[in-house]
Amino acid sequence: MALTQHEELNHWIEQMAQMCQPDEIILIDGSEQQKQQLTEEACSTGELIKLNQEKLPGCLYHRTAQNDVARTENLTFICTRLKDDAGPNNNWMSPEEGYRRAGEIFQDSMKGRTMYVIPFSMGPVGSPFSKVGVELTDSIYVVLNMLIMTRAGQEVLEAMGVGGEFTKCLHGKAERELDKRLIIHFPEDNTIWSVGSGYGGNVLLGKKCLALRIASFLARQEMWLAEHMLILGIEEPSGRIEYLAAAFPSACGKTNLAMLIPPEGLQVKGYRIWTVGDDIAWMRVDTDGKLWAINPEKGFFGVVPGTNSKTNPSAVESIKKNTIFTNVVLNPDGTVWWEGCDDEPVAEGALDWKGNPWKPGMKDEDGNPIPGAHPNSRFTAPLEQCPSHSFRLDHHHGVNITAIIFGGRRAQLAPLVYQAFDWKHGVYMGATMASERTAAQYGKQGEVRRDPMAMLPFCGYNMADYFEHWLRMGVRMRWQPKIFNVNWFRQDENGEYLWPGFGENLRILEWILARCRGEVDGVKTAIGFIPKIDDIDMTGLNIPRSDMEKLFKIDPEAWQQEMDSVAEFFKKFGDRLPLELWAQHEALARRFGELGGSKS
Ligand code: GTP
Ligand code: SPV
Ligand code: MN
Repeated sequence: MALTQHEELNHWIEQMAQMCQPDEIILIDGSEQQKQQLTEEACSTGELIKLNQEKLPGCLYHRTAQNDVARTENLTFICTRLKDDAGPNNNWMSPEEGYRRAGEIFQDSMKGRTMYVIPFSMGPVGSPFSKVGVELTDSIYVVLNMLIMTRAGQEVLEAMGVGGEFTKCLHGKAERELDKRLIIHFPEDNTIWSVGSGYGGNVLLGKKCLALRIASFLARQEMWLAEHMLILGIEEPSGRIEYLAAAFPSACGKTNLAMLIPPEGLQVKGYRIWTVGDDIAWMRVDTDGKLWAINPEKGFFGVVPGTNSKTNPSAVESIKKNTIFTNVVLNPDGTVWWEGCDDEPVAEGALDWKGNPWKPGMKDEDGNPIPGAHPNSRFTAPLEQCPSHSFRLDHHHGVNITAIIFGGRRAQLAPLVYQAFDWKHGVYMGATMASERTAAQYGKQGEVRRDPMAMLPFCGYNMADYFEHWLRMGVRMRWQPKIFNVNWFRQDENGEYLWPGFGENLRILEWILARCRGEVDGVKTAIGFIPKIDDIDMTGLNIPRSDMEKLFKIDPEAWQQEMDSVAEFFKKFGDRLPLELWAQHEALARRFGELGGSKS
């Protein structure tokens, strides 16, 4: 009997099963009963471990393979007919080669296994803002994660009807060897194939693969934006809520900012924070000429280490139940531990993320501490468990965006906050972003790399066209959000962070909103408007004036080097790069000539 009423879907499932040869095919219906059944099965094989159900109800534990702990950008490809359409920002293969190479690894890879069929919706089911996907996978871990991260099951199938469009997502664990791992996108076929991995961003195909790489490709054709951005609302006691969207590269603070708790010194102001999303924003110009955003996900796939009740109390609250912990320390009583959590590590009997006996203070041969949790260990938790979750999560056209914020991890150079002069300058600001590499990607940690709009690993087409698309989107809006850049990570001469970050970042968001309303003047510099230091509310926060000055210092020589690096980056795109960006580049150089840097 046919699995669904959707003929094209049935046909595709059949074809994929022909290739992968699973013993069985099971449709995921989204029911609690089926979820329990799958959980039991995964626990019986050791794929998952049930955590202490009294202390952590509904929580599960998982370890990935040791070679499979972060996204593998070097094994991620965009397969377009023309190489130039993927651009210098992507690894490219022809679609034929992509299907052939991955096909060889998929061949017979599900023998003795079950193929699960997960119909899922990114965005509220049935909303015109949303996109549907179907993921085929042989991993129960993936199924259980997708049930938290997306709206999945029978209701999506019903919304698809007999012929609705969907992204074809195929995932197989195969052997999880690096030379047999490929994460491949076929934007022209609305198809994703991922094989040989079991790690989050590589295998939860609704997330980076669909909601960013494929969606960014579709968004350009359909005139909207698919971005690596958090969305949060700030409500004042008057009831006015303003929403901000912010793009920071992986592991640079999106989840933390999205769940911000006002610092004590600002609490008299009575703000309330609403978390709409922590990783991805889909944004459209609506009939009112404003930009509106939805979060297409419904869960968090967040960085664990450093999460505690001081840095992020809302995250701590969100992960107390119904959460999947991946690659953290497993305590003998079935609870979990990680570096930078609230509790002391247990002295005996714990296992580290690799499954080895682990004790605090253990060192490797070189005398370096052995971390118990992997630096990119993750929690998967339902968004609705976050105390600040927005009441507009299921609203079909989301929330109106007042400001767009770009940011990265820069020990030097970038000031705490600065504002673009206008939309075009803001696009230049986003296009020239750079950040130090973190544990969320393979590669040399700490190295500065250019990461435009935090989308370098996620833009599913030539980034020159993406910049053009951003410029065109600005023209379409009657009310353009104001654009800002922030850097929470600037360091002093001793390598200490100058800014305390986390909840204190609200002080900067306040300035941003005041600028959007035209309530406060900025200081014009070559790179944009910066605040007068006295315009930042520092009540209850003791930072020496000299440090505040360092945070806003603009060093013309360092910026000259930065501009050289930007020019080098732009040149990679040849004459496909919009001329407007070169014009902005020259204008910046001119302004440095006129205004110089800032003293202090
Ligand atoms: P992805 O899920 O990979 O996209 O990451 P993310 O952008 O959501 O980053 P997340 O909020 O998980 O933060 C990553 C790391 O940055 C954590 O170790 C945080 O403790 C740290 N961090 C977050 N916000 C701040 C901040 O304002 N200041 C400082 N110094 N560190 C921060
Ligand atoms: C990121 O790396 O930006 C993440 C984690 O959000 S993953 O889903 O693995 O891409
Ligand atoms: Mn992310």
